[in-house]
Amino acid sequence: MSKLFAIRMDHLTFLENRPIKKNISILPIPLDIGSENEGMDSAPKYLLKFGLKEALMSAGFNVTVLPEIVARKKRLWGEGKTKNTLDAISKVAKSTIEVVRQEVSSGNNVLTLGGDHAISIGSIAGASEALKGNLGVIWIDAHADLNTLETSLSGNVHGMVTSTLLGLGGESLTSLVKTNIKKENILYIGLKDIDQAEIDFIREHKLTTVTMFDIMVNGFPSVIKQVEKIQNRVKNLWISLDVDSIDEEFAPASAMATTGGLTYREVSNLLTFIGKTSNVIGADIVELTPNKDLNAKTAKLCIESAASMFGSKHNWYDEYMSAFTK
Ligand SMILES: [Mn+2]
Repeated sequence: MSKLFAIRMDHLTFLENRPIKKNISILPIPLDIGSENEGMDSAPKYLLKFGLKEALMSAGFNVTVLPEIVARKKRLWGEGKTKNTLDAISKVAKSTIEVVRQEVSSGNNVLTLGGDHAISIGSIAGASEALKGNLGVIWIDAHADLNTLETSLSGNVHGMVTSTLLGLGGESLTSLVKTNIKKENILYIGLKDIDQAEIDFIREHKLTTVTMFDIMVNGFPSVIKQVEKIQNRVKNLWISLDVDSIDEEFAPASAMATTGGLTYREVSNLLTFIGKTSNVIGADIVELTPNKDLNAKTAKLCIESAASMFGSKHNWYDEYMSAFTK
């Protein structure tokens, strides 16, 4: 049990939405060329339209929406595609690093909105730089995103993000990350669809993983145990939430939506636990694909998740009750 957890709470704390003094800077990053799936570039606007800022404010945070990172939107094809894509993604990563480093250095928390998962190269590298490496990463994803330019079958950069952050893989990407994330400071939760090269990589580098199978066999306590281990090693945490970690029944608007992922109950309690017991310095919400959403179901889940990740709460019940308190 982590210290924080032992000192200040019983489990009812998880149901409270006490105002927390936190400044959250929302950083929209409409990048979608790290993936072959289209439509993720509209996700930041989509979440803001559905009230992300207002929800975070009513959860008690001070919220600023930063100007969006300029990302090349046009698809890159033909000869030189890989190089041009890498150049464009590097550019996005560099500007993201700059913004996130400054925000974190001045004591703000950052919520980045993808875009595809390639945005996390910049967000996490920027935070790690600002915190001089005292940063753990909780990577909630159906995929490990651990390929490198050498091992990737698809060539898509959104599948190479964690290897890049660890400083492993081709120089064109790893050179962007000045302060690598240490291998023991990354925790995967929700893995289920991964390549053999990634499995080999995980074994070789002894990365910590909680797969969907682990969750089924060992249940929630095993997840909590791993989160507490990382809390004890580092002062600050970054949550990288890929919406494809959540079952398509609850999050249909994901580029790679599938069955067999985390349920609503699992993901909401997991994020609440992390948010309430850790110093979450920043988070990414990625791979959201608005044109696949059904009745804004995924948008609502992402907005609720954002409030939970930073240690407060804002769900349908709070909205319902707010009508009586106004
Ligand atoms: Mn991912």
